[in-house]
Amino acid sequence: QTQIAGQSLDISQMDANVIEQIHQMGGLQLVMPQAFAETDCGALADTGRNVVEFNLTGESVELPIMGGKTYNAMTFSGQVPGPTLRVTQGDVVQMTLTIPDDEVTGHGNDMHASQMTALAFDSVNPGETSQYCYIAESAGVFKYHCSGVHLIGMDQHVFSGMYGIAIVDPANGYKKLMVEKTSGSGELDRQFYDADALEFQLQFNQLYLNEDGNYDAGAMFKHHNSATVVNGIQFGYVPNMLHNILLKGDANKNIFVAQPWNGLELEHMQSQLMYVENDQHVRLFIENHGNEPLYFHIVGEILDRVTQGNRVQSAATETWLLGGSQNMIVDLVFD
Ligand SMILES: [Cu+2]
Repeated sequence: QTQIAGQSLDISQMDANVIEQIHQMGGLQLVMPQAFAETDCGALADTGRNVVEFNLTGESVELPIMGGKTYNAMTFSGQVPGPTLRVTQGDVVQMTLTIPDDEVTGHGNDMHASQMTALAFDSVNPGETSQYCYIAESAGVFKYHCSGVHLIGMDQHVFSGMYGIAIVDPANGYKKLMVEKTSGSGELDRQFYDADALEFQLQFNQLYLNEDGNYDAGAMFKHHNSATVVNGIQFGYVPNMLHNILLKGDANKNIFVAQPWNGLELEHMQSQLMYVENDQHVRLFIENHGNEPLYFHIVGEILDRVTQGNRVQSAATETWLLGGSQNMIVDLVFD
């Protein structure tokens, strides 16, 4: 009987020089199982399936952070999260990643919707372009993320901003939402809402930064995050000028010092309010990109339906837990 126990490796206590042994073996290479899906774009285009192009660049940029500082971000197409890909189950995705000449490092792209190892695509050097194709076989929400340079530095690239999602809509569409209501007579009323819904996406992650705004791997391994970000934004729920105009009629009312981007000119870096109506079907696409658990709860509400992989996981739950690289679709009606 085997039990797995936590261990730490103290190299100073070892009688063998591990690094020297690795050196004498000619180095180590990370071995990953290979996948056997068709990835040839020509062959997949010939299947008659709908082909959706997904063009990305890999770019390092400086982004603002709390306290009026900036951090060194890595991005897909200059934004965090990267662009959202939306396709229908069965479509062929034609993903092209271009790394500009002046980019400081290569980048990869591991799309979980492809069901293929990141090594099938591997990484792209500055000044180069690479492409691969796959069939989006399963419906649901799927993370994509930079896979570093031949998988090296993957943690740095992802935690620095290189992540996004693919939403694969079910081939037969979404199902209408059923919400049970008590009637007072002891009978339950079933209310049905059309499958069409007002949709939002929420992508969660952590930042692990040192004082200079660079990624800190030591802090990541210790889970000492410097910030939690939702759709790339810290404290997005703290009012900014745009929120104040909409809610208070005055841009300068209700300003919190914690909000680093109050100004209207920074609208593209600010959070936006999510306006929904009572008795309206709302659909949230949610992905946890980070290495902390996400306990998703809406204050004063119940999640009417939680779906993963086009299968209903729960109805009328207060909170749903997402581990790292896990997703869900929440359908709910605010009432
Ligand atoms: Cu990268």
